[in-house]
Amino acid sequence: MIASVPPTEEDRLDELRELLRTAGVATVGEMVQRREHPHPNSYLGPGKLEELKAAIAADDANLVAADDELSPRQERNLEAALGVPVIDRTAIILDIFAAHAHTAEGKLQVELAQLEYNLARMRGLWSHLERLGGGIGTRGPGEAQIETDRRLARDRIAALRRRLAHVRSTRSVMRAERERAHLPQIALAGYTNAGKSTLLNALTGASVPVRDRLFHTLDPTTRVLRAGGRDYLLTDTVGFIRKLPHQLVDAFGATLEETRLADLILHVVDGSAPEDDLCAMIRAVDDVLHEIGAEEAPRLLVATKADVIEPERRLELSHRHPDATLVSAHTGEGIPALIERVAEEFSRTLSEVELLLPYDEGARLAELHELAGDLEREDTPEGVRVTVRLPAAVAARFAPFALSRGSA
Ligand SMILES: Nc1nc2c(ncn2[C@@H]2O[C@H](COP(=O)(O)OP(=O)(O)OP(=O)(O)O)[C@@H](O)[C@H]2O)c(=O)[nH]1
Ligand SMILES: [Mg+2]
Repeated sequence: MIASVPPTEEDRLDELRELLRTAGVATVGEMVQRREHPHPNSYLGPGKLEELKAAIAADDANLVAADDELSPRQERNLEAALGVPVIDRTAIILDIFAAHAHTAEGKLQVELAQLEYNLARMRGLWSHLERLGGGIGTRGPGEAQIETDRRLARDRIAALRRRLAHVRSTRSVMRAERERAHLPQIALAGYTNAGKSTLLNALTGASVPVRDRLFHTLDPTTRVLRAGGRDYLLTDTVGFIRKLPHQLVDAFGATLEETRLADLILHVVDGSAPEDDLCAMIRAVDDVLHEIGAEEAPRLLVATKADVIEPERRLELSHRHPDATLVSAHTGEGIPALIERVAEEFSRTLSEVELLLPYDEGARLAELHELAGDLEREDTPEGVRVTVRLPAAVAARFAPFALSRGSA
């Protein structure tokens, strides 16, 4: 049984249904209440609560899922009033993440997010009990236990943060990062289930697992994309969703860094979704990109699943989203055009730079050859003087070696 109190948006309970399906829960009924704000004590208003109780009995439901993050108080009161367990959207998403995390880093990140979610609930419970206890100076029942639990949770959070820092600083990660530092970086970003991993596979011949379920990919995969005679690194990472739990955004900082630091973001949308859904998903992704500080990065909109789009909808898409590149990762339609657009996007920013590389920076020279192919070089007593055309994003990384024009 699912319940929602949407303040402005149209009903989008199909998404909660999808989340539950991914988590292995079948839905038997749903209920929406329209009100300005969810009820502070019980999420739903008293009348709706009675209705829900009757529906639970009629449909023989054993769980209620709310489409928002519930306050601990709302959750407790709902459970008391309904007599069945109540979970919220955040807990469901956290559960799915926990089930889909494979790497050590992914698992640690999810556990961190779960603990932070639980810690907030303990705090709520604690202040509630404190009030019951009669105010200042009185110790409420169970408070000592909760304090201990909170301390344990905090200790565990600190330990997780340390372990994460350690995992990330392992040699292999550092090497991968160094190797990657000199190639332009492109990140696939988009709503969960939009088709990002399938697109990565189509663009680079990778074999990232793909499935019709939400948050299938959590751990980033990076592959080389060859476009217009140059190499780029293309990364597929975790998908976004409306009301993405902030605990996940915090815990997945390093993973989301892949997106934040990209020189170009391919914003992948499911072109086969109805226009209203499509716009809502684009907005949700824009919001998360903003939240992680990636709003400035250049972006290309890519509408995928062209093979299942009706001709009229194609026309509508081209009117409503004239900048979008339409592709199908299944048939390959539009893929060459997309690769061309990516190359173009970088070549727009090509400019000639003059660099002076000291002789002990030989590796840099090799990098430049890979990046730019042709370059002019001249040996001087201070080092190799190089004239080369680089995309702006890459030129910035060579700034320490830049020579201002005219200097010797
Ligand atoms: N018809 C069609 N289906 C596609 C296309 N691309 C992806 N799909 C399907 O869409 C579903 C999701 O694809 P994924 O590539 O896993 O999507 P994702 O964005 O990586 O999803 P998460 O990792 O779960 O966030 C799968 O069932 C794919 O087979 C396409 O071009 N055409
Ligand atoms: Mg994926």
